[in-house]
Amino acid sequence: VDINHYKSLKEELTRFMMCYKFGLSEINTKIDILKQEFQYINEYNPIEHVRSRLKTPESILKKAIRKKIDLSLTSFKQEIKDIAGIRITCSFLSDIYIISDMLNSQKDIKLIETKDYIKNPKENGYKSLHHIIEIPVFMSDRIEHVYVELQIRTIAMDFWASLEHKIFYKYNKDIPKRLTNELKEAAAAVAELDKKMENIHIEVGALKEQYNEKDDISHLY
Ligand code: 0O2
Repeated sequence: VDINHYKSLKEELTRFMMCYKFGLSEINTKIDILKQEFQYINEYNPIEHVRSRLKTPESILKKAIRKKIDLSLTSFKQEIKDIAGIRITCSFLSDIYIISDMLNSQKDIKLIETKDYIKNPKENGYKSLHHIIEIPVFMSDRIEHVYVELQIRTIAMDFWASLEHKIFYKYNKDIPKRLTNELKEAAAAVAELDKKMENIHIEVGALKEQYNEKDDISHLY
């Protein structure tokens, strides 16, 4: 890559990145509204935490080179769909799909692609629900549509993924077989825990409803 071309491209990229930053703000606001409203209606908070990140210009360029993508902003915009990323961590498995449906039913969000690694976990045990969505960003003189990668998972899945990610990079993508097996076992334990927590959550929900009904009746006397 020609060094001058690389430098000017890097500058252009910094401006280009602004749209993605605004896109992330929009989605973060949407998530915050859902969270507050859900808390108000259901008396519990389905979202444990939300993290968003923008790819750095360097990592966009690296990915473009690695994937043999044309080094132009138009190509980056079309081909690199994880420039903006948001990760939502939920308490319970069912919350993942509730949050996902709530976001995807919003009119300005267009669902481009889904990878459900919960229904179809990866070979290494990785689980998470991934969506690529497209949203409009209203700039001063134009509307830009940007892609955002959305990852939704439980706390337990997130715990597993962050450890696996660390190990993956520590061993430079070549994890020893013993650790691979242990990670798979840990992934099975994660699935078991998520199932157990979901069942308890359902039971508590049913109990809460019973109490509420009793309360309602007692008001009549
Ligand atoms: P980072 O540093 O988190 O951004 P792509 O190569 O992105 O065009 P891909 O890989 O088919 O397309 O997309 P996919 O499968 O939806 O995965 C994208 C992101 O999911 C990854 O981004 C990770 O964040 C996460 N992910 C996917 N597989 C695994 C896994 O096996 N373990 C862990 N810990 N995370 C995973 P990046 O860009 O790889 O990394």
